[in-house]
Amino acid sequence: MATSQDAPADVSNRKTMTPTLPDDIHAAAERARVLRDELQRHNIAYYVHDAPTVSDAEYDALMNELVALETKFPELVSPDSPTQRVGAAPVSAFGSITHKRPMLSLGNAFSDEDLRSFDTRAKRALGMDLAAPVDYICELKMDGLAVSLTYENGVFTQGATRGDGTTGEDITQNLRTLKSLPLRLHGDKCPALIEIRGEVFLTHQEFARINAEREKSGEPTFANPRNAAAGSLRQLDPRITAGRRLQIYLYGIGETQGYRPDTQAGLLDQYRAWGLPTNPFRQLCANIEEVIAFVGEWQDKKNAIDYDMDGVVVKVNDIRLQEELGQVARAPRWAIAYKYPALQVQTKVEDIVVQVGRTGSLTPLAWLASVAVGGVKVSRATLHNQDEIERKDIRIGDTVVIQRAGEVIPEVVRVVLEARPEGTVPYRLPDTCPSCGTPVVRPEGEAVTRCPNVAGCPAQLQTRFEHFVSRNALDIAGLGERHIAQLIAAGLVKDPADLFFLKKDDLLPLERMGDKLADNILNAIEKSKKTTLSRLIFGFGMRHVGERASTVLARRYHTLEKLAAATADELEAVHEIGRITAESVAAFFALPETKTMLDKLHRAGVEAAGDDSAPVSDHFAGKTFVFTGALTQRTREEAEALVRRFGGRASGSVSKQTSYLVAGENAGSKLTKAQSLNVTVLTEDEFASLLPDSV
Ligand code: 9MJ
Repeated sequence: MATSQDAPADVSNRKTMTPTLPDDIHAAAERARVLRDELQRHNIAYYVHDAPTVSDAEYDALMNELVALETKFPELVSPDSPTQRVGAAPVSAFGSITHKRPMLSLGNAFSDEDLRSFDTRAKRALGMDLAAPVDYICELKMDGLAVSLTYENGVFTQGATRGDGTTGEDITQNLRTLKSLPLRLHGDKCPALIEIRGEVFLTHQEFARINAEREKSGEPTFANPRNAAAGSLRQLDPRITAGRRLQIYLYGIGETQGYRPDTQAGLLDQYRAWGLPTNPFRQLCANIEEVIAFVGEWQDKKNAIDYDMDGVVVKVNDIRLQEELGQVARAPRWAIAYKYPALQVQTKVEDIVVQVGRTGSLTPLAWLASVAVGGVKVSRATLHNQDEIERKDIRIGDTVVIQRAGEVIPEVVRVVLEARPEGTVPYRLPDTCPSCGTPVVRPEGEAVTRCPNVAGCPAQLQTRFEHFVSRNALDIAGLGERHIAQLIAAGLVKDPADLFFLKKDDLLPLERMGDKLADNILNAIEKSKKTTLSRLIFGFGMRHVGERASTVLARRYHTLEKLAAATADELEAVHEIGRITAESVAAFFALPETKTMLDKLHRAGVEAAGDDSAPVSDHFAGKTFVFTGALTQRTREEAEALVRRFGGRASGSVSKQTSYLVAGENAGSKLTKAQSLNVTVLTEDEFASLLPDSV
């Protein structure tokens, strides 16, 4: 289920093969109800119970059928339909929402003693015998963003950030895009109203994916998963949020009408029953010593989970006792957050070095005296930008505290001012590009400083070439960083298209070049002329255009000429392409240098006409085909390529997941198996009739 469910949820444009749709609205309404119910059950099995009940293909087929029904009968579309996750228009600012009950913050505990004192305080407040035990529940403390969700009569109606605890921002449309969040609570025991609190966070894997993509498209990277989650959730365009695989776990309750839990454990069980994801790692403890044991256990275990947790939240389990305990200031007296110490060490900033990226961004890096942080050797830390440096006043020669949270690149937490040597000066990014000497610019309101010498800056050219030849772009193996630097320095290449005119005599004089390597590189260059359009687009390294956007653009435009002719408005109308990306693409193709490069690519015979690896439509989405026997109209490979081209899957073996078996002459065991599994068997002609008219 991972692939299809992780894909952006807007499926409204899908053209699909669906079973015959009912003609009358009553039958359609009933079918839509059944489909929504089934989709929700599969979603809960996947996200809440971690036990998928269907394949991607089956899930997609159900979703496609629902989309088709809602397209035919638009009056059946309801806001809680699973087809309606993405689709809201971007907003210019978030509205504000006042929480019906304030969102509390938690007091902290840093030691076993702090936990025992919390236990004692609670018992005193309850007038209990200090030797009597209290039931606690331990929950992992996710390091994300607290949110509040409102469900009215089971339907998700509003979502807000915590804000100052009283008033938060209205991020309803962004929260709707979270695949694991039910738009309607499961079952029929839904309260008239409930505010449900939880934490939105990103896994390390997704954090790394987002940052890698941003790096490739020349955008500044996020410092840690928490910032990335915050940045993703506070997007004005919900389509961007939809592209980030945000996770959510629910753990708390605010205002409620028509439901009252007895215990915190019971609340979490009820949440699961409603189809709300909860963290599976929780434990009921019969006394504070068991809590302390749980906290100790997770000291090591916390490094093995794929998201940041910075502690354990300890809560009195009995809700009546919670109510009796109440709150002081903004923190409940019935809960406390045990915080693990962050892995922090001190080291010295030996130098600050500025890197110039592919799109000209200047990124300051601290070169540190090498130290081990939590077993990992660290000698560099990113300082992000000038504002960050000023905020922390980081200077060359300073002793700094650095910290590594989870898998993240270390960050400088603060300067140890007492250890600052005499004569240090505040650090300022240079006024001119360290590579080409051009005065740098910093646009109003942006944190990034850039070298504007797009065409001539050697550092930009270098990284742009490295990107162009990289594996996911043109994949020209053998041409290393040093070779590129020499080719640029010798003036042999000015833009990536010049690579296609290199001769062996140009390569042979380079350092670290031999006869064989030169041949291999020339072969790789020749081979890369038959690249796919998406790789070529990606290879250009336009700002904000990563692999995903490149694929989307290639599927939409099919040729470079058509893409180059598109206006920013047309580009923005492409599903998944936002305004910023559209403007970046249009600006790139409007540059005279780009026109020169495109001419050269054309003369060199670079053909990037289409992407056979990338589907051009979703015509066969959710369908799996198996071909068997002797085909007469096209080879098996061609038939399979057609299926993939139109969004379907081609498989070599028949199973329950197979949608169609296409049987040629002398079909053997696959036909028998298909018949026994009730898989639809098609002749070659019947298969041909399913293909879109354009074939
Ligand atoms: C987190 N961050 O995981 C609470 N939290 O309860 C859990 N936060 C909380 N509970 C009351 N698991 C206020 C905050």
